Amino acid sequence: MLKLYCFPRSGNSREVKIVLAEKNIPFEPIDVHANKEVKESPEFKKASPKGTVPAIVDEDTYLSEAFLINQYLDEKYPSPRLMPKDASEREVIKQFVAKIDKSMVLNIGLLVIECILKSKEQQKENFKAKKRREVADAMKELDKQLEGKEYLFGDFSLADVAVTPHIAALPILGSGIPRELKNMTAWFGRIQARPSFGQSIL
Ligand SMILES: N[C@@H](CCC(=O)N[C@@H](CS)C(=O)NCC(=O)O)C(=O)O
Repeated sequence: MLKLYCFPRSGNSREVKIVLAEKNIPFEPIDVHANKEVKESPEFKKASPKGTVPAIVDEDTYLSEAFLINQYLDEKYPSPRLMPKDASEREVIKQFVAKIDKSMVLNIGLLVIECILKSKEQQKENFKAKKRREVADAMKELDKQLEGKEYLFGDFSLADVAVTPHIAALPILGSGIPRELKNMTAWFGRIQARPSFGQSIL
């Protein structure tokens, strides 16, 4: 059975869990924080040379990085398809994910470190405000992109998966989707209504 190295509050791991749920792929979750020895194991190190989660072992395939894992899963288990058949359309989604990783996902990760992992005394309010502003700017762009669409690129795809778990973390970081962003609010409602969203909280 496919092994997923992860931990429960990891947004990047949740991206992979959503895809596993969408495709109904059985898997064994291995919590890397529950047991220190797991991170030192040769299998985990082979799957994730940088030591990050998510990472998978699927038969002979050892792989890390959420978006790379999800593209692999979409090719190996194509039902339902979560990337377009057309190579140019796939490329547009790959470039979108690279861009959103910098403008949004990275900033939300920095907010997690600042707001949750640091003590109150260590936290810098200016830094938090700056990161929240940058995330809000990225959300405005997404809202425009969603005009007239159900999902970011029409059909539900790995682009939606790459953003969703990080948006879901905003309320615990003193942020959220601004009310005036109606397209994004409706989109996130549709995402939450998909069974994979609930199933990906482990
Ligand atoms: N770009 C990577 C980022 C992976 C990442 O930063 N993962 C975090 C958890 S969300 C991690 O492994 N942190 C180290 C740790 O918590 O041990 C991806 O998309 O998978």
